[in-house]
Amino acid sequence: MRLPVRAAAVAASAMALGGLATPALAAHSHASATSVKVVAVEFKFTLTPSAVSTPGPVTFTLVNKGHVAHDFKIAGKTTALIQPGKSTKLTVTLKAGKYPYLCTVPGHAAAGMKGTLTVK
Ligand SMILES: [Cu+2]
Repeated sequence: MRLPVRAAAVAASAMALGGLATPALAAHSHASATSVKVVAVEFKFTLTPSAVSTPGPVTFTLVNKGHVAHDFKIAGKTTALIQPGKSTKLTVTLKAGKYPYLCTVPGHAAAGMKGTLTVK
């Protein structure tokens, strides 16, 4: 008898807390990182999705499908230089706006490994 009552009280207070916490959580629910896959080849990047719809943390997964090493730089951060067939991740926090990105290997951006990511 006592246990169910206590369980109900705990559940009720948990619900009350949940009710209070929900608006704050909802406001930040999009803080869970957006994922963008970045495929690198010679000499271009393909981003999927090609734009980000929610400001906040964005985790870029760089996949090198080319034949030479590449990296990916955006918003002042750069991934490790990765070899063909390898991948790496980079998380940056982005506000709404436009963010140029590029490969920092000399000559690669000029050859086409660059673009602009829009965060709406
Ligand atoms: Cu490159």
